[in-house]
Parts: sequence; structure tokens; C-alpha cells
Amino acid sequence: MAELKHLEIEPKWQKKWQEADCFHAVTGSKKPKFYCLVEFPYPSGQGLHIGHPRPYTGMDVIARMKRLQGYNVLYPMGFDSFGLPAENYAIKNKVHPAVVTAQNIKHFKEQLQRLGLSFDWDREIRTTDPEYYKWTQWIFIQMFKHGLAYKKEMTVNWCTSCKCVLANEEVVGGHCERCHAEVVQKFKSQWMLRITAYADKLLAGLENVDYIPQVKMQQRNWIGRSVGAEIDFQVKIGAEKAAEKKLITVFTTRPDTVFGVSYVVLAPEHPYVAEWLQAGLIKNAEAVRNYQVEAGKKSDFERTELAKEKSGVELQGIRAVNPVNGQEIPIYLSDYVLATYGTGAVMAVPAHDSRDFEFARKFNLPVKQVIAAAKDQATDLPFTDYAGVLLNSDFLNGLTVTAAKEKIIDYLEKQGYGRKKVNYKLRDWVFSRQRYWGEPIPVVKCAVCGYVALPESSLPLRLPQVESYETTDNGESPLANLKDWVQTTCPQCHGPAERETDTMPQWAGSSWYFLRYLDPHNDQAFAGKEALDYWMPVDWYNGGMEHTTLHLLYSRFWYLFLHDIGAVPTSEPYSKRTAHGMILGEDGEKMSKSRGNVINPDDMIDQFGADTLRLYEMFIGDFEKVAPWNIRGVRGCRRFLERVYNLPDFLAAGEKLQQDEDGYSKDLQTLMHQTINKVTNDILHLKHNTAIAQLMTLINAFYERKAVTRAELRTFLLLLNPFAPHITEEMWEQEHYSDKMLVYASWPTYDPAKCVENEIEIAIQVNGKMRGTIKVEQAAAKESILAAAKQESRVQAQLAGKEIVKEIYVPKRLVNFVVR
Ligand code: ANZ
Ligand code: ZN
Repeated sequence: MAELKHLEIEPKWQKKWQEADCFHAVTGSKKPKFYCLVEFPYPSGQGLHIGHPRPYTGMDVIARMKRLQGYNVLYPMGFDSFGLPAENYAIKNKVHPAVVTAQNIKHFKEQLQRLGLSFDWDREIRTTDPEYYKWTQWIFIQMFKHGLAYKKEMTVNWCTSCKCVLANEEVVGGHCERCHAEVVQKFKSQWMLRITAYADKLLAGLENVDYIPQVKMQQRNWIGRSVGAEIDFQVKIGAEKAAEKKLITVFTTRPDTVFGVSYVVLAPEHPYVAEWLQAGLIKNAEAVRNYQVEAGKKSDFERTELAKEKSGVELQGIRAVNPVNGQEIPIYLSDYVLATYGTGAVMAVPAHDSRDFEFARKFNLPVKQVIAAAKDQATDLPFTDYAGVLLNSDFLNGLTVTAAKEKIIDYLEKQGYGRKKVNYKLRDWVFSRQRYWGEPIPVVKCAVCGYVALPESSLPLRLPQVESYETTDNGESPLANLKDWVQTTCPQCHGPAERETDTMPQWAGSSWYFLRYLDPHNDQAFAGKEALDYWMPVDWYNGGMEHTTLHLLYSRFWYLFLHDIGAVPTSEPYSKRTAHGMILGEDGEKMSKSRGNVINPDDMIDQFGADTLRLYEMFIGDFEKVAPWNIRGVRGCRRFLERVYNLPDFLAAGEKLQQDEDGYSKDLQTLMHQTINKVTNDILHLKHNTAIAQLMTLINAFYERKAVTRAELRTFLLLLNPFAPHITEEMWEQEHYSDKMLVYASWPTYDPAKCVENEIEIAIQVNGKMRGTIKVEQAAAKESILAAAKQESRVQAQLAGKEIVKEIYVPKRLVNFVVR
């Protein structure tokens, strides 16, 4: 038995591929292009995680098959190297984050190269290179010039441990996504990106791309387009006439329920409350102030938790008037209404909204039913279904919800009581971080001109050296300590100005990185027109589900903007998006140091080889589902490869078999064609596990027969190559299939006609009793089948000396001889 020496074979082929630059993608090649992309890693100090090879190999399999099929494949890799962990490490160990980052990248790259991934390393990028972030800054300036980057005073999520502002997406259950410390609300002036201006375009674009359904659904929900109405409620203070006072405008998706309103709720931060307190119009001012303080301590997440017990306080002395029926109703403050959504005010309809229902129960407020499941049918409350009929609603009575909605909006608009309104859940993107290790924001603040962008010719604005990487005590970035750097002149009026000291968030560099791969050394543009026109859009992008509403949405936004200013050729960046599942520990739990269930890829490669690791991670289960690690599975994959490596032992026997024009033996012809068909199509649908299972079936057939023809082995190696590229190259060379490496060969083709089993089995009866079977060609004629049936030995014995009085033939199934 030949020993599979992976520690010799694998580095040998990695070196050969690198020397021959096999995976270099040429812009402008006449071959059809295929751009496949995986999310580039953050080079953490822990090195590559066992989860990384899953998506990288998954796409590598596709890239390798596509190359063999004659495509000009671009499969690039780089490093998303700005961010907190390097900075926290720098703070602790007093080393520059750039030094830590360079070390980490070196280690990561070595690990990636050991996996035999077919990346085009000539195009490697690092978001921390000034030559790279120059263009991140350039894009920011374009957004600034188009009014999409602006500064805003706002309450922000403040991580008490990182001392840093977090985006909503970085707050999980009221805690920092990274360090799990408590997040509180803080008032701060922040750079914002107006992603909301692209809400409709981001939704519309989803119609024209091939993303897995969960991704589309999550992006749609995150954008959260709601169609409804704004309705104005007059305010009545004391005995004064309502009409002379302010209007409370509510946003509702259910204007059809307006006759069922029993009170109005304002967010505790609603600006009217402060005004009325100031003016002394609220009788229970102290209780109201206390309630505001309590609400301010909670995050939006806690406030909107459905299960939470409702709390609130009435604004005594002030009431609202329902415009449709003139009814006077109370006004409450409650934290279940958010200041940041809609108008920060809600018309409460307890009979048809669960939150309002709980609140009304608690505060003893009326519950007025205005919708029933069907006419005259008793209905449990709250009834929140959309399918229903209106009642107790004047001119809306008897209408369906949909019809009532239309009619009431029309009425409100005619009367001047309200208007149709579309709202989005999507918020603008907080784009400032008070940290060191990020792209400097290329803007100065001038006392005369306001915020002014740096001239593009001055980019990159490099990160200056600092003594300490810690956030200043008042929460400013460490750059704020560099007085000489901060003091500058205004590019517009040449008067004194101050530099922005916030840096960009982690998500900046990854919002456009897939464009830099196309032309990574261009110093005139983020990428040249020829490269953009040739390669875009990305044909297939695979990444984690956790990035659906962050990176994936952000990068679409940047790209859609670049398209609007004519900087990129297509309307969407990614034609296709898939997602992979996580790999869990053997215990079915997420791998983590604290659980002690972490598997290190280096150990696996040392012990079993990269081919085994690759094959195992592709065989572990459905690509998009989570899968627990299983060392027995790894050993099984290793054994499979050992069987592959010993297949040449069967070649001598294979040469003696009768072969068809492809060199396949007659008995395995169908299976060969079926396997090519299945592996090809399974790979295209990311069903790598079932493709591998098919190859296992085929090798079992070789072993059962103890023979393989040269052509069968050749096809087998080609089909296995995307999964196990090293061993297949080695065997290709050993068997002298060509004087070139396997990577330059062509993917095998199949004949659909030969995929179907050609022979069928026919049962033979004599006087209705089963006596035997024969195999015949699909297309065989009745006469030849009857003749063959009579020749079958057991049948022959039954027929001997008898007279056949009748021959019955049921096509493709059975022959019955009636004898006497
Ligand atoms: C009256 C009503 C009656 C409502 C009814 C619902 C059912 P989406 O779909 O999420 O847009 N709402 C409006 N602004 C709010 C805010 N700032 N904080 C909390 N809730 C708010 O939901 C819109 C609905 O959520 C609105 O429609 C409003 O309650 C509430 F039978 O108005 B509705
Ligand atoms: Zn100026």
C-alpha cells in the first residue's frame, strides 16, 4: 500500500502553483469571466479559526471547477485589518497596532496558503495600507459632497468598557457585541452616513439579484418599509380651545382603526413634553420628570421588548382631540414608544394592538372594538389580524380593512387631518468612532466655512503617530491629544481650522474592498474603468448570515452611490449571494476558548493534511447549516483519500476490461456519466457534500471490481480535484496524464443519454409462475426479448417437451409463456 505523505505532497504543489502563478486572473481575457468572492478576514491574534476554511474552500471548489471549465476566474483575498482587537492589544502591550496587524496578517496568510486555496495573491489588499484607505477617504469625500455624510448631535450607544460609540447593530441585547459590557445612551456629535436616502433603491435592487431568500428577507425587514398615515391630533390645554394649540402628529400603519383610539402616547423624549414642562402646563410635572429619567436609563432594545411590563404616566392638564369624531382623550408618556421612529407619537387602539391592549389594561383605559373577524361575529381582543370588517366606525362600517384604509386616508387628506406616509425602520449609519486604529476622516472644521473636506490631491490623510492609544477621558479619540496635528488651515479660506479627530468604523474599509481587488495597484483611481467594466458585477459572493444587515447592506449602499455618480458600471455589486453555516464544537456548542472545544486548523493539517480538512469541511453537512465537528468524520475523509491514492494498483486489471470510446469500461459507463453530471451540478448548487458522496459511490465500484481503467481514474481525479487539489495533482503527475499540471486540464463532460441505465430487467413466467429474469437493452425489440427469454436456463427447462400456446409480453416488464 502506498503511503499518502501529505506533509511532502501538499507544500510541493503549493510551491508549484505559486511559481507558475496558476491562479492569476487577467483583466481583459477573452475567456468568459467569473468573479467569486468570500468575505476577507479580520486578522485576529488567534489566527485562523476552523470555521474560516468552510466558506473559503466552498468557493475554492467553485473557482477551481470554473477554471477547468475554461473561465477566467478571479478569486481574491485580503485583510480587513483596522479595528478594535489590534488596538486593545496595542493598549495592553504598548506596541503600535500596525506592528501587531502586520504580524497577524503574516500568520494568517501562512495558514491560508497551507489550505491550498486558489487565491490570486497578486491582488492581495489590506484596508490599513495608506494606498488603500486613501480611496476609502476619497469615497467618503464624494459622499460628503453629495450631502450623504453629515454631522449630527444625537444620543448614541456608548460602551462603558470600550469607551466608544457603537452602531445599533453592534449592540446586542443592550450589551457591546465585542466586549459584552453594558451599553448606555450618551449625547454626542457624530458623523453620519445617510443610508436612509437609499432605502427605496436598496429595496428595489433586491428584485434583480439572486440572493438566498433569508438574506433578501432580512434586508427587507431591516429596511422596514411601512406604509401608513400621519394623523394630526389637536391639543387641548386646560379650558383653552383646542384649535389654537399645537398638533400632535402620530404615525400609524392602521389609520383604519382611528375610530377606536382611546388615548395618545408620546415617547418620553418627545420635544413637546419638555416645552410643556418648561411652560408649567403639566400638573403632575414631578412624576413626568421622574418618568423621563427612568426611561433614559433603558436602551431601545429593553424598551421595545414585548414581554416587558408596560409603564407610563399621564400628562395631567393636557388632552388630545381625535380629528375624526372630536372625542377628547388623555395623553400618556410611555417608553414603549420610541422617539426615533415615526413621529415619536402613537394613537393607541387597545382593541387591535397588543402593546396598547396591555397598557390599557394596566391604566384602566377604554378598549373600543372597531374591527371584527367577520360581520356580527364575536371576536377575542386584541384582534390584530389584517383580515376583518369595520364596525363602530361611522362611514367606514362594513368595509374590509384594506378598503377602510384607503377610504380613511382619502378622507384625512381631504379634511386636512392627515396624509399618507411611508416610514422606514432603517436609521442613518453612525460613522464616527473615538478610536485610533481606523481611517482618519478627511475633514476639517473651520470657524468661517464650517466642515470642509480635504482636497482629494492631499489624500491619503495618514494616521499620525501617537504616544497612547487610549480614548481620552472625555471620550475623544487619542488623535485629539495631538495639538499640532489637530491645528491646521482651512483648505477653502486658509484661515485656522481643526482636524476631525474621530476615525471611521470597522465597516468602512470592507464597504468597497471587492472593487480594489480589480485593480489593486492603481494610484489614479480606486480601480480603472477597464477593470471595472470587465469584472463587475461579482458573480458569486458567499459570506456569513451575521453580515446581512451590516456589511452586505452597507457595501450595497456605497456601491449604489458610486453607481449614481458614474464611478461603477452596474446597478448592483453582487449577482448572487449565499451563506454558510457555522462549525460548532464536538459538543454541539459554539467553539470558544472558555468551553475548551476549539479545533486548530494547523493541527488538523499537520495530522491529516489540508486535502482531508478541505474534504471534511465540505462533507460535514449542508453548506448553509451549522454543523458540529466530528473527528471520526475527519478520519473517514482521510481514509477515503488513502483509498484514492491506492487506486493505481487496479490499473493493470482495468486495462483488460472492454472499453468504450471514452475509455470507460462497459459496466461502469452509466455510473461514470452519472457521476460527472452529479458532481458538476452539485458543485454549482453548493451541494458539495452530495458531490463527495457520489465520488465515494464511484470509488466503491472501483474497489468492488478491483479494476479501474486509465480514463476512469483520470476523470475521477479531475472531479475530485476541486475538493482535494494536492493529492489529485500528485497522482496526475505520477500517472503522466499530461506534461502540464492538472490545473491546466479541462473539466470532464458527460452525455445525458449515457446517464440513464441502458439495460432493463425483464421477469419471465411460465404459466404465471416466476421462472427467471433476463437483462436486455432498453430499445430491444419484442421478438429478440422473447427469443432471449426462451434461452434462459431455468425457463428452458420448464419449456422442454411442452407446447407454447400463448406468448404474453408486458413491455419493459414481463414475459409469460402459457404452455400445455
Ligand atoms: C395605531 C395602531 C392600531 C397601530 C393598530 C397598530 C395597530 P411598523 O409596522 O413597525 O411601522 N408606532 C408608531 N410609531 C411608533 C413609535 N415611535 N414607537 C413605537 N410604536 C410606534 O408599526 C407601526 C405601528 O407601530 C403604528 O401603527 C403605531 O401603532 C406603532 F390596531 O397605530 B399603530
Ligand atoms: Zn474656512
